[in-house]
Amino acid sequence: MSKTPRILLTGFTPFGDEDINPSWEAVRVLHGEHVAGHEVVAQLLPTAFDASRSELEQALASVEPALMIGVGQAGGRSRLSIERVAINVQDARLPDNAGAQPIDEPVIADGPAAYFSTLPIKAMLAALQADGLPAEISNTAGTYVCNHVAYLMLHLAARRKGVRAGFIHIPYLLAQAARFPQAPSMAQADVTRGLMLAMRVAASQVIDRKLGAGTLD
Ligand code: PCA
Repeated sequence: MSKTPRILLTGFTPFGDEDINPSWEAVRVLHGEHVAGHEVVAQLLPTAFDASRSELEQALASVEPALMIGVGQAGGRSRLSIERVAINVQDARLPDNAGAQPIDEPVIADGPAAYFSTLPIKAMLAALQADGLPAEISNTAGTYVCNHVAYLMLHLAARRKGVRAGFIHIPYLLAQAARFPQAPSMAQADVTRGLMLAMRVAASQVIDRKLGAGTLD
C-alpha cells in the first residue's frame, strides 16, 4: 500500500519584539490532521536565514511532502495573505534571530529572479472568502526570512516531481495587536480554520481558477 501523502506546513519562531509568532501558534495545532487524503506535518522553522534553510532541507528529506506551505507573521496586514511570488533577494530591515542582516544578496546564487507559487491561489482565496474569512492575494512576501523560505520551498519543489509549494502571510493575533492602537488582528482559531481550508483546496486541485484579484498599486 502506498503511504499517505504529506503536507509540510511550517511556522516560524518569534522575532523582533514579539514573544510569540502567530504562524507557529496557528500551525502547530494542525500537526497530525488529515485533509483531502493528506497528513499534515507541522514544522517550526527558526527566523534566521541560514538555519531556516538547513532545517527546511532536513524536514523535506525526512517528510518527503507532496505539498509545502510556509506560514509567517506579517504584522500590520489585515487579511490572510496568499503569496503569489517569491523573489531571489535577501534585504533584511532588522537582524534575524542569529544576528545576520544580509543586504541585497540572492537566496540562491544563479537562481531565477523569482518563482510563482505553484498552489491554486485564486481557488484558495475564493474558498477562504466563501467561508467568511478575510483573505487576499499578495504580490510580495517581502525580502526577509519569509520570502527566503518561500523562495527556497519553490526552488526545492521545482527539483522534485509533482511537489508543489506556496506561502501564506497572516496578521498579528489579538494579544499581539492589543499592544498597538491601529494594528489589525485575527483570532488564532480563525487563522487555523483558514489554513485548513487553504490546505484542502491546495491538496485537492492543481489547476487554478481564473478570478480577478489584482491591485493597481
Ligand atoms: N515573518 C517574517 C519572518 C518570520 C515571520 O513570521 C517575514 O515576514 O519575513
